[in-house]
Amino acid sequence: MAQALLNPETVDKVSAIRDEYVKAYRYMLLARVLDDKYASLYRMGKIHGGVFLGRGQEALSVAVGLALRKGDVFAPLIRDAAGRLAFGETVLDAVRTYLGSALGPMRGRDGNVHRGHPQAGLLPMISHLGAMISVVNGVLLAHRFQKVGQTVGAACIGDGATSTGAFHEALNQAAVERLPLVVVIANNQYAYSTPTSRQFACRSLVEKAAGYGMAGHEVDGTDLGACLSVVGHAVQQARSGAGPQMVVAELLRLCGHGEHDDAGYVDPRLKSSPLGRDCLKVAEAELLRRGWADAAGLASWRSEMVQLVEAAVAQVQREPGPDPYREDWCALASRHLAEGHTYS
Ligand SMILES: Cc1ncc(C[n+]2csc(CCOP(=O)(O)OP(=O)(O)O)c2C)c(N)n1
Ligand SMILES: [Mg+2]
Repeated sequence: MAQALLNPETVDKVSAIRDEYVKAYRYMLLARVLDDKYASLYRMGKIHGGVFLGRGQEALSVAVGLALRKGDVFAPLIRDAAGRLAFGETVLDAVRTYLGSALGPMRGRDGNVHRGHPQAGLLPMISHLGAMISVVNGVLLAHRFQKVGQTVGAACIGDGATSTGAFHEALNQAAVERLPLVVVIANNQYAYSTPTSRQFACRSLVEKAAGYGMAGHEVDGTDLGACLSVVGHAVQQARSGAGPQMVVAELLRLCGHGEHDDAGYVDPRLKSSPLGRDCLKVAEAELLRRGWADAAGLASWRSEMVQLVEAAVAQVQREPGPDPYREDWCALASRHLAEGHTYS
């Protein structure tokens, strides 16, 4: 073992794993700090509309964002702040959308989570309940027709979405067409207040993969290392032509459906079970255990993220909202906007 550790290739591999883990943790931390800031702005009445957080789902989400690369397509959902950041979304884009800045990607016309950059492969979400999977299929089919090879599309979805017709149709199509789709299901045990026992009757959602004729993978969504490895493998499989992949992660939503919901219906037994572990704390313990960070390092990363988020919020709070007299109200998908129109 000691000899194996001295092998330069092994050392390189260990450093690559450490670098990836640290990078992922830092995005998770940034997402958590950002989510906490939205929650406090919401309570101060500074955000109009809903606030939807991804507490407890950062490990899974970041693994998706990091497994993708330039040219890929990503359809994140309401709990994917970490994945969005890892895929390249800026904190400014996120804050501008939540605060309705005209300088944001949706120009202040669409709130909270309905934001994206289609040109960069980041799809603005339509709905949480399965609508985005077939949009990703469409992009992947377009890539095929245009002979753009080696791209992967990832669609994140919740357990509740697996009960919808949109989910079924999209997965069936992806399997029949052998699309390089990775559908990532965050089984956070509730669809709003509906527990999984009222949503599906199979043992695990991963059993559904076989029915569609696609590969299925299960992962502990509270374990960052496991998420990086399982999601990374699924993306690699899709990229290498193995057809669509389903990843099912088990975890618990550590917040309400939105900030308007106190989640009083969540079973306390789930909270104290392994599913109720906070993936951020689990990752911190792992960083310390492996000697990849110490307490002072963790604290300084946190203050770095807090400063980043506070600076973005302070900047965006000084920006204008949309001006109804100058706004042309044309669809954001219109050609000149898709090609990078700026509000002037
Ligand atoms: C067709 C449709 N029905 C209902 C809703 C309202 N709605 C939004 S999210 C949600 C629950 C989603 O649960 P799940 O898929 O488990 O995702 P989670 O919120 O747990 O991440 C509901 C009922 C909707 N957006 N669209
Ligand atoms: Mg759910």
